Amino acid sequence: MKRIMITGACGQIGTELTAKLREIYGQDNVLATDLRRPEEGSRVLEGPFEELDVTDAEKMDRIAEAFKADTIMHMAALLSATAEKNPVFAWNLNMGGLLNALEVARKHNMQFFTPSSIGAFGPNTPKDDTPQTTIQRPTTMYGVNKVSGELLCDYYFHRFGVDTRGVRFPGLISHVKEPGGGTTDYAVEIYFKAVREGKYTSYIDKGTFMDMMFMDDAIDAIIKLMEAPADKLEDRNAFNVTAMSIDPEMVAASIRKEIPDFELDYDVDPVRQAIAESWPNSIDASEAKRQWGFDPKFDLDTMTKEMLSAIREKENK
Ligand code: VAH
Repeated sequence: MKRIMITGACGQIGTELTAKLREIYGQDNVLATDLRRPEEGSRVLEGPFEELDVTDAEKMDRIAEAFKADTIMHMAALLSATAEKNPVFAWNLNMGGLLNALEVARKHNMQFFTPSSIGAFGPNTPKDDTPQTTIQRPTTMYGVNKVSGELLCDYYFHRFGVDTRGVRFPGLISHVKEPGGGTTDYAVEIYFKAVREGKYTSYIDKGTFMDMMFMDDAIDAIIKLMEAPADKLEDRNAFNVTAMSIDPEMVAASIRKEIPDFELDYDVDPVRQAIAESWPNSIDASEAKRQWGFDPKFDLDTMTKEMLSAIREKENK
């Protein structure tokens, strides 16, 4: 029986990952952990929960042993824009937390997952149809963390035989838990503002293409990768996964199919614009499709429909 421990379980991915894994493997077989206990009523509290600062190696090890976890999904990390504001803190949290989680997986013979990101690519990476194996010289602390993390996870696989697995996520779009501190967050905010105010001012400029994916497809990708037979995997970590390459104008056009008078204007944030411009326009996910059957279901318009109807329901609109 799978016994899964999740770090960062209250985050944008962690919230929905926890719910889905409990649905599949049983409420009591998924231990959610995060820095702070969420508010009463949070779905994360519908199963086991522990407060955990991922830089506390001793507590992480103690919790994993007590829960008899056989899998750890390490989701706790600072995202790109926040990491640029606090680069040393970001290094300590992102890399210290990851090393602690890998050590727990090694000591307790656990299967291991952590996400990388398109942020692991940099300005001299091929911009279009970016291959999975290519130049990686990111110019952000987040990107340095992600490349280092990919290499560290590969090391733990080759050196210690830890069953490490990971994907490079694009921007993830969800309505359950809004993201915080990311560069791609505009593509989530735009939907909430469209429902609440009928307009949005984007901090990312028109014509700035980035890969994106609806959260349901991201959660399905994690589960599909973790359940794939190990002998099918020619690569371990850092599988490119994506569902679409879009810019703010495309999102607005899709929203206008549901909200005809939606208005979009721009007030570009130079810091997050520079981060976005250092990332690919579009990445190639063919290796994930070939090696473990990655198969996203949502395109821009189906994602827009899903986002707007779910947000309207939340906002009683
Ligand atoms: C960020 N949402 O913007 C994250 C993600 C590809 C972007 O890594 O930092």
